[in-house]
Amino acid sequence: MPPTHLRRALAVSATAAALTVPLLGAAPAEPAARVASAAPVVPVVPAVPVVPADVVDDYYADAEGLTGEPLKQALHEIISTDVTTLTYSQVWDALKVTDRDPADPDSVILLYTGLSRDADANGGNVGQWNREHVWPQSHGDFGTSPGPGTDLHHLRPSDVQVNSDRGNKDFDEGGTESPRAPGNYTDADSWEPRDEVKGDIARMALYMAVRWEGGDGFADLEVNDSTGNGSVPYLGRLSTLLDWHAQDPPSAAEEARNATVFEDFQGNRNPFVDHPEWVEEIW
Ligand SMILES: [Ca+2]
Ligand SMILES: [Ca+2]
Repeated sequence: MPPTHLRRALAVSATAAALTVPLLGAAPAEPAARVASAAPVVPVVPAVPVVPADVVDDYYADAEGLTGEPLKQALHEIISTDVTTLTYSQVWDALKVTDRDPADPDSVILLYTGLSRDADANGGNVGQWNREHVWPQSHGDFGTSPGPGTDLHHLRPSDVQVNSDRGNKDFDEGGTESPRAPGNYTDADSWEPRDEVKGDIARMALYMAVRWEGGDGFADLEVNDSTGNGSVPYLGRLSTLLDWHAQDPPSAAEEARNATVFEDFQGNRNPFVDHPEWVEEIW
């Protein structure tokens, strides 16, 4: 039996092979047999914009060694300095880049369904995609003027109807499965996204709580442990978000998106994608 890490690598290769080989009606071989017989496969990794590690280290230099509230304050300063703020109409074009389908450059990946949709099918009608505010506009009443409402770090393409189904609900586990977005669950006061984006959503919410601290014409956004927050500038449920952050660590695709927002659009980064360990230093 190979060492654990090698078995994992082989399993990944087998999965990649399974995804690229069309199934022609025959039942797929047992995974073990596939591992034994398959030629080595290089996993397909999305192209990641190159941001050298020393550039990222320099970016966070002022946060080095800090914990708790001082860390949060230092990160706020860092991610609020030299930021380019987009207009709401510019967000359309930005999302076509930041959320481009790696398998089809003319499409975007929708946040809750994970499906690919024509990038030009943006709008407000059934069958189109629109700009989902992961931190709902009503939680702080920031609208869509340049600021929190146009911050790409929490804006994602979503199917128009699924966006409406999520509404301004807080995040938490439970409910019934969404018929339009299988893998997502909802009840009267919360929305549970599919597993693949649970951590992404947690890190988006935590970023927003640090980026927006009041004193700039917008509310001080904060995470709390409630659902049903409505129009107060809070988003929950924090304990669930922390679980999701731990369950679903940053992926290569999430890191690539962070780099694209930094390099091509806003000039700032999500610290919790770069340093997942900082979440428990603050919360
Ligand atoms: Ca993820
Ligand atoms: Ca805040």
